[in-house]
Amino acid sequence: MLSTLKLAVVGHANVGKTSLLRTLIRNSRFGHVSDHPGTTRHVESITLPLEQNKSIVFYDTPGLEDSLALYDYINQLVPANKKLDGVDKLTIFLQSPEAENTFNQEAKVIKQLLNSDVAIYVIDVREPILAKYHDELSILSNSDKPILAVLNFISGNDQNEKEWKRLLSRVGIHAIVKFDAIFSSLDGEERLYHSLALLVEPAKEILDNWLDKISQIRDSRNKTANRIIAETLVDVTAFSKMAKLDDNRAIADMQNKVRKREQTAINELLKLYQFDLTQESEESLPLIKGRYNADLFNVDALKTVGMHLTKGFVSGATIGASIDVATGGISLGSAALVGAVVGSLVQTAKHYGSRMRYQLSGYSKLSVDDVIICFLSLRLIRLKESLNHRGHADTRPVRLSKLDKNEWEKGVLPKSLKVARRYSYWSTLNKGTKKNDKKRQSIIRNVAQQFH
Ligand SMILES: Nc1nc2c(ncn2[C@@H]2O[C@H](COP(=O)(O)OP(=O)(O)OP(=O)(O)O)[C@@H](O)[C@H]2O)c(=O)[nH]1
Ligand SMILES: [Mg+2]
Repeated sequence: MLSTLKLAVVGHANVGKTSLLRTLIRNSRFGHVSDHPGTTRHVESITLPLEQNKSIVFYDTPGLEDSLALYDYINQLVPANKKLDGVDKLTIFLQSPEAENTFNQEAKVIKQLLNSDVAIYVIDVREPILAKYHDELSILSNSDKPILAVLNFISGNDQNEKEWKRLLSRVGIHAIVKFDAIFSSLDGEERLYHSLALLVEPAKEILDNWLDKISQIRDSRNKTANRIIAETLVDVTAFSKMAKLDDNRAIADMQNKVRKREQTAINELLKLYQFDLTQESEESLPLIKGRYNADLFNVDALKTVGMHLTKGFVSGATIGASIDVATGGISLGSAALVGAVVGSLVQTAKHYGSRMRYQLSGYSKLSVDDVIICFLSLRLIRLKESLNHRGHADTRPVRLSKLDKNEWEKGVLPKSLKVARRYSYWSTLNKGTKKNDKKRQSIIRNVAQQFH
């Protein structure tokens, strides 16, 4: 039984080796990806630790470029009267002067291949079958390592598939899977690992382990994401400020704090899912890269996602006026009511006292409207869904997933969240936050449980 499976990803330049790795390890921050050949210059490795000290080490390698010349060079290195096998030939090549010069890049790949248990050979299936690929494959198959061929860019481009399969079998590679680094699917990934397990039988346990771990990672990321969203909602729901209703600066300040809070949640989600924080977003997602394409306080944006605007919610181009943030504002009567629920009498009296003073001087308690909070919730849930399904090699702008009918569209806060209105110290946007308050934590858990 193997305890560490060393897996080298090899292939021609620019065929998507680094992209494939990003998808497999679920991390868009691994390595560099670009549309130009020669992006990866050195062997880069990443270790995935598994249970019982087992692990998989993936090696990303530079792309092979000049295989025709390398093929000729290796053959002329071999003395005519000597019978050498493939590995001998590659070893002679690695000791030759050109391994440090002209074929420096290729030497790195071959060295890594000889030092691995198995290789994934990535193919850009859009490419016609050229002599250079034949030579490249002949050189690689000299290594005597099991090779799994991955037909990349397969989505919508299968015209050369047959020819590629023919070439592969001529050089003795019969294990082939279709797997698009960008438009990947879970069962495609499973097939890839099952094929690897057939090629390297001692690694079956490790690969099964890794498949289990993938599904654990999926579940745990989703759960953590739910908590991130729930905590954001509690923060915004409990957020309040004493201000005059016509104090536009105070209102703008509140809005900015809420926007920033949304940005923090988005960053946390991207980080959790190991996506690049500089990821671009489509028009429907506002804050990635710091651009406000669809502001949280914009009525048109609200309508686009199909939010129901509840009675009393202001209409107009921008919800800038006090009323948007203030529809949750509480008059003295209801402030007293809220105060009464807070808890001890002393607290109530204190609460009431300060409210009273404020109220007399024309101040009200402003809080964020239900509709805005529901909108925020919808945006974050849709972002989470999109990240749950997004491949890590995808460089297109992030797009919010569509949801089936969702409760939050009604624009009414669920009871489980509404309680947060009563506890201003639950919000990290207020002063004197008690982040670890037990009740706050339990409400966050309750709210998180409502997301799937
Ligand atoms: N549509 C599509 N694009 C892909 C796929 N795989 C990679 N790409 C794109 O192809 C380009 C090259 O990808 P890389 O991952 O940098 O390729 P590489 O083989 O590591 O390149 P080198 O390191 O230069 O050898 C990038 O623009 C990727 O976004 C795929 O399956 N489908
Ligand atoms: Mg690369």
